Amino acid sequence: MDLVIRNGTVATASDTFKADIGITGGRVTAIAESLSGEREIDATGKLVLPGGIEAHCHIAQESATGGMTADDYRSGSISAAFGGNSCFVPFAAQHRGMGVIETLDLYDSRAEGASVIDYGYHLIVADPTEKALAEELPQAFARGVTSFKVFMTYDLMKIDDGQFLDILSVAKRHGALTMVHAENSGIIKWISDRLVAAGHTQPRYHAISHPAAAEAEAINRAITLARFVDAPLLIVHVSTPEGAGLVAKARLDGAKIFGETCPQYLFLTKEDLDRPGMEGAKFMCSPPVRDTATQEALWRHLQAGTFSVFSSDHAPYRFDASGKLSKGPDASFKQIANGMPGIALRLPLLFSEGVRGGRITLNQFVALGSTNAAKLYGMHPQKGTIAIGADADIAIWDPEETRTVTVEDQHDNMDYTPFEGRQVTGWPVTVLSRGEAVIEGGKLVAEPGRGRFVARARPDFTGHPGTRTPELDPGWNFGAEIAP
Ligand code: DUC
Ligand code: ZN
Ligand code: ZN
Repeated sequence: MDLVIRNGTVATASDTFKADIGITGGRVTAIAESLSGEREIDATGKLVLPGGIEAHCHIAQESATGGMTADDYRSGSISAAFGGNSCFVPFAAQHRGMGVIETLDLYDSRAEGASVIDYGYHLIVADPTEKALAEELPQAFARGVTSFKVFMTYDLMKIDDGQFLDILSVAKRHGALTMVHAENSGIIKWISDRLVAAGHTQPRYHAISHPAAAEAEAINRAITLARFVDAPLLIVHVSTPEGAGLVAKARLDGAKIFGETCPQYLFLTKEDLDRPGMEGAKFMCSPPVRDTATQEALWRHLQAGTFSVFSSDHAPYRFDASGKLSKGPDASFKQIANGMPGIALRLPLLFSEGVRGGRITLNQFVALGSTNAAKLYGMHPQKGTIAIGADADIAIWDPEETRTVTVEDQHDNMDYTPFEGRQVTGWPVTVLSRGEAVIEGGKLVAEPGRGRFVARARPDFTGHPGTRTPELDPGWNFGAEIAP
């Protein structure tokens, strides 16, 4: 064996056990009570976990209005690795007028030679032309991009309900997963316009302009559309108990509906948006952070299995004129980029508050941070678990190490962290990707460019039977033509 990780406590999404892990040719080739190899890592007192899979982050991505994220595939992947991730799946954003294949080629050129960990992309579809639907989405799927994200809000990104049904149907036909940013555009615009007209422009009004009702209405509509054509759908960044309840209900009904939430909704509140001056801009994301009762409700949904994935939604815009304050120091909340960094803190925060805090088990932590993403995004069992034949993507954690979060300790290109000053116990100390050390002894030891594109397969929807819409039954007169 090339490498053996000795004496650690191994945990997967289902089991926790003492074992040595043997690695040959970048894959796990032995799991046994005692192994020896050419090289050995002593993991005594440590946890040996599947490397995290960060499945929602914005890297080298420009917004529809042209603002570029502060992180590229080099800094974003390094930061992800320091946070215990061995794979990430940022977005490749199509903007109107761009072809899908042109979009993927662009992101290939951005990722090529830059990433220290393996990567894929979710395709953002903002311009579902006939060509995109008939030719390019199937080509994207064949190329290993097997998840498509759509927006129900933002004038330059949003799709209407008919376009949503088109995309859901194409995705379903090819076995892809659709993801959705679900907020009601009309409600947000209506209330935002009134707030700004009344001079209420500070960051705190961002939360007021994105009420829970806007999320609940859109999630309800998105689920209704997906269930109508019996297509799988993942609701990203769920921020309210109302939204989470809708996801839970649909899952209980057997629909192929999945949910994601993010650290900001568990650890921050709208009080943070009300910090002095423009400081609140650092905490602006969409949907917005809410309140402590919401945090408790979302924890319960994490415990109960409503959420399959827990992602950072790392959307790095610096607190300066290149990012949040590009429209000046007195910009209104409508002019401030939405998003905050957190790619390196997602797993430590969840471990510290979730596992050490007794809210979730270590196995749930592994499922939420890695295994479920691998399954939903078509990478399992190659990634997301520690099993014979799987890529040796492994994070070794010190469950006792306590650190205080500071921006100086981050490895992204940001000038702030919204989690500044927070005490966190449990940190990844070594991260392996395909058996190669990326982080060792708290240091980066891998070269940018070693990360490979992962051509993803069909997502695994086992255990989600789906729902039937009688009017779309192919046995009906018109069903055969219109059945998705
Ligand atoms: N949606 C995201 O997924 N991330 C950042 C901002 C947004 O609207
Ligand atoms: Zn979004
Ligand atoms: Zn996002």
